[in-house]
Amino acid sequence: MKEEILKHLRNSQGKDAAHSSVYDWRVALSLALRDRMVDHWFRSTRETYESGAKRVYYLSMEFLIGRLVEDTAANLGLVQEAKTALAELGQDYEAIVLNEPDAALGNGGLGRLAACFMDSLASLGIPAYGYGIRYEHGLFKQDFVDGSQVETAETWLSQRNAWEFARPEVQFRIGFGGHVEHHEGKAHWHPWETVLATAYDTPVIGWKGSWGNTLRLWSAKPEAKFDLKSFNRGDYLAAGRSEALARTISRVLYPDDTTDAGKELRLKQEYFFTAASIMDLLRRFLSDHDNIRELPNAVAIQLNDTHPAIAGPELVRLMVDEHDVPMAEAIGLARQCLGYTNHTLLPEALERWHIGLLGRVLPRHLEIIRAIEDDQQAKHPGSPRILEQDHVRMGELAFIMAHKVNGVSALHTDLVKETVFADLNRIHPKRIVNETNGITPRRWLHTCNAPLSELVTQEIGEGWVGDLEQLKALNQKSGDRTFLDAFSAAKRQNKEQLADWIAQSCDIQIDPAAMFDIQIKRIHEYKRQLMNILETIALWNEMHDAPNAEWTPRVKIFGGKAAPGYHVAKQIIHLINDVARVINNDRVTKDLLKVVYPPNYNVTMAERLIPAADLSEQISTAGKEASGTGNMKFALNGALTIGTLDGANVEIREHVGSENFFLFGLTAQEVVERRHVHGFSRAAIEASPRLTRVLGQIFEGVFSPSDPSRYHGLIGTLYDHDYFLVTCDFDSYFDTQRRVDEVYRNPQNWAAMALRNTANMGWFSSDRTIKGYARDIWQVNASEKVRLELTG
Ligand code: 475
Repeated sequence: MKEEILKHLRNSQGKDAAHSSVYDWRVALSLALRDRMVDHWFRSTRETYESGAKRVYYLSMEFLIGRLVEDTAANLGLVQEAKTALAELGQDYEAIVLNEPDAALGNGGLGRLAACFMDSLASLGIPAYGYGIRYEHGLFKQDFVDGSQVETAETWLSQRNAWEFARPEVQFRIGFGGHVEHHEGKAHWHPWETVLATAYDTPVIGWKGSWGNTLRLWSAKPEAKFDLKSFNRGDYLAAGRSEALARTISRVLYPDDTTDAGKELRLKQEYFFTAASIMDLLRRFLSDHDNIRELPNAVAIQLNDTHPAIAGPELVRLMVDEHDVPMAEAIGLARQCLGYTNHTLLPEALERWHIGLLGRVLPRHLEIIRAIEDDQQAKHPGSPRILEQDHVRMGELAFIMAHKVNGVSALHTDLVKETVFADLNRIHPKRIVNETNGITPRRWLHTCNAPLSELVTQEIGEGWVGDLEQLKALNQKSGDRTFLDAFSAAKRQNKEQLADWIAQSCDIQIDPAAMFDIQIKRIHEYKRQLMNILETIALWNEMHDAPNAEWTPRVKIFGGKAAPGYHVAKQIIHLINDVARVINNDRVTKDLLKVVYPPNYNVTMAERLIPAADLSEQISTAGKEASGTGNMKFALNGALTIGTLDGANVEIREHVGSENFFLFGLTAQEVVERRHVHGFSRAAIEASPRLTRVLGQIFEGVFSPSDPSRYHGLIGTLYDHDYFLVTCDFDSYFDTQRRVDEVYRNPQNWAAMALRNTANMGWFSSDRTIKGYARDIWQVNASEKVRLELTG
């Protein structure tokens, strides 16, 4: 390893050891690790090729992968070797790990799920490709200026990306606009502009290196030949067109989580990566098949939400226009290949494209969408329409073009059946299935939490990393004082590390003995960070009034970004920062309560915070959080959850036991009913002196003395349009928090409850989720050989 690192330092970085920076060392280490991936990778590709096994294609606008050094080294079993090699070279492994940029090619849950799935597909030995966009700028960097969020461009690609292999030879021409000619029953699309999609491959090696898949990300390049022709003709505008489009198309990730941007460039991004991926997989298929009708036996294509839903029409277009398959048959074949995952019921997230826009950007696809609509109406008269008024509804398109549609938790899947797709579900009663989300235990316990991971391995061996249900054996330890002490000591160690980091990065001193209460996720009204900060103020009031009463000291930690155009979410951020400033400066409560909000929450920060959490905040309005996956990461790392009956919280509570979970709040059904009660929020506020006081303080400017009216709008909304029922759940949330305080005061009991969480979270491994997709949707098998290696 030492030789390999030095070799890359010299030959790849062009540096000698004496003049190398931590960046050079990091790139050299990454390249040395990448070298070790290649054999596993080739072996897997060869095996798939020889066996002719069915391949899975996971199409996603987002892959929120984060840093890769530690995960790669861990999966290859090279952590110790790397550490030793670097130590002998006088370098610090930890410092090198910290040098890596966090690849934020995603917004939140949907993108991180795709990254966890890539790890599980490889760990299970399922032949698969992830397809996405190689954004030049990932999710924006967040700073706070006087407590307000300020965004700046993220620049992970301004340095060398050591993990990827550029594939300039893999190129597809992607067309936009123009017109369609029909003659002799054939359609010919003449695009008005084209760009080239070129591939960059990142190998993804599973646990123990048993299998390797590819994450193929597309980058847009101008079409040089075409340019020259136009240029020589004197058509300079046309010559520049491909260049201008190519410059923008893979430039930046849309920062809107669970909202549809509705922008033309977004549609172009979606078509760009989807078309390149479909062309690529067809090319691979046709290299060893000569009958396109065999396609469904060879490929399973999963659509991560509707963002790649144009895959249906694109596949049909290629079959009809280039392979002479009749339209109706092409639609049927495409459907057999496609699966669609729904990630949210929020109406603002459901993609709809104006017919005029779609017809202008993708004229042939609009014709095909009309043909799909006709086919559906002919077979199922009265079926919900894809084209409604002047819009194309991508949810309906994805549903109709998929043979399976899945929700991401049991509750969410029920709601999908009862609400957005109720009518389609009646027509196609077997199409909707549930695949409850999961998380990869490699990153979310094994690598991010060394103290707990080592303790668990000491106790039950290492098998749990590849087979998380083995954690169940820890249930026997919940009465063993020695083990519980060790379990608490691991948590304590993580909390001390986090306290050091917070002291250093936020200049706030926190006590590792206090309860660490953490809410990290995108800022959204439905996730109710607002309710959390209101409860924080109420608690502070009571502590300040009676500082000598029996209190459980707490540190409230927040993390998360708001979409740049989401005004209310940005106000909530401002309020949290304003409240933090006031509370953290109160001499009376200084040993009882602190509020911390480190800026720029990302995967790397999650890896620091989650292992140190005592309490996990999962407090969304019931019926709104499709699943949540952060909830799983916390519980796996031995935090207790305070949560509503929403998303996967329901299933987590069933697995860890209701006595080890702090439940509060209205149910999804009660939420719907309550909204019909006239004046429900005003009534809830008036019935709660505690909440009335808090809202009064904010309204008067206690937390914004320089601008007392800053939150008048926010407070007004709570009185009159409290759509997310913050006011209705407030008292039950506050009371439950006081129960949490009481339980925390008994450390032995708390530790036993926390252990029950860790021990019973095995089911939430994304390995289990992927096995579900493989069985219910893809009809592919995990390699038996790999399975034996994993669990052995
Ligand atoms: C859910 N993102 C979580 C997670 O299933 C769930 C939408 C439109 C444009 C850009 N991003 C989006 C989402 O819809 C999203 O992240 N949804 C989340 O998917 C994985 O655990 O409850 O909110």
